[in-house]
Amino acid sequence: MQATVIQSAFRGHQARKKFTDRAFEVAWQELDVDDERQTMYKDAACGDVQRQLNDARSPFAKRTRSSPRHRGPAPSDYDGPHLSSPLCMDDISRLIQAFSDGKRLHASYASRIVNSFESLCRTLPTVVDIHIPEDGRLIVCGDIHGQFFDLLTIFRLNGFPSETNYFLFNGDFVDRGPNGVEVLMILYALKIIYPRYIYLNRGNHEERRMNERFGFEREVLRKYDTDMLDVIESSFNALPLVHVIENRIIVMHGGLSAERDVSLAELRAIDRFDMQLFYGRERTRQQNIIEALLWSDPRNIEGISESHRGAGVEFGADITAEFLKYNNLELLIRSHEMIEDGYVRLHKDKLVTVFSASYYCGKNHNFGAFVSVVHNAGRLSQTYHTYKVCN
Ligand SMILES: [Mn+2]
Repeated sequence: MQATVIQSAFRGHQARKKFTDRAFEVAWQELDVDDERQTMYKDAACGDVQRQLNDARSPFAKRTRSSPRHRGPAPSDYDGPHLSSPLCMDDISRLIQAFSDGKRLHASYASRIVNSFESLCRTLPTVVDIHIPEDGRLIVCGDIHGQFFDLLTIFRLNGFPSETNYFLFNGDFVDRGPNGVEVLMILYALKIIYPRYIYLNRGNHEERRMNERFGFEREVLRKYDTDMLDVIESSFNALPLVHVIENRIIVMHGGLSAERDVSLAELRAIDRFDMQLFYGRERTRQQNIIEALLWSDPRNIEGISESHRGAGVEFGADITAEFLKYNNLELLIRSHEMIEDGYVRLHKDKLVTVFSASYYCGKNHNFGAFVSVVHNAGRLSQTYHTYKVCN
């Protein structure tokens, strides 16, 4: 039934697409990496005032805003999907069908999904261990950036999460693309239904400063209101930063830092709810490590070089090899960069970049990709898959 839902969603989508293509292209053509840099430099330049504003708005600082108001039930003229309690896979089908038809999920349902997700997420450690059952697999996906039909394509090609079909989405679910809200609702609802079969890492775009600039804030305010924005931003702060697969593969959104001898134990000890680690002024070792997890990029260099992004660093093959050896790991999987072929292996095959938003921003011609990690006879093996879909 779920396959049928996705097929019919695609048919309706293709028919509508030609009318929206041009509008989409115009809307996103000004956005590129330069904007990320401007955002980070602006924040650094504005100093304490800007940071205090950010801190005041952080749900982990003393709240200066009132709590989100109570949301009443959907009114009788509401034509969007109704959800059951507790959530089940039929709700996922309803959401996919409704979102494909351009319908909106009522705020009472949306906030319920986000709040449940955050409660669940807060119980997770900063570094989450995943153990894939024998003969099972884990699909690792990169940036989605609000491209709903790339997300649907991933499920169309792999099926939904199950006891032998795990998923890890490696950050940057929102911003730039038009459907960050819809992408989040599907991912969060799946996590609530199957907490052991789907995992989510935080990306550098799961953050208020980025969302102010790259479209997600405008999207949420257009579809909902500032209360919903607060609820969603709060959920971002609860996302884990790193996943480790079978003690062998480490997955983060960005990459490594200039700090040496970083152990998994040190990463596990990070208190990700301490917002000073994200906004604080002094450059501590822990801050550099966290910033790198969200922002850094691998390059064909030796050692460390300054990043053009204004945050994180560029790191070479020797840094990757040293980190993996120090922690007895085999492979590093990360995302964060658009790749023409959807994925690329670097650093003597010790590192993979995977990116899952095809035709990125409607103006690139890149593939989307995912990595399938199969657990068989006690061994892990990776296969790489690519696709293209217009949003
Ligand atoms: Mn990113």
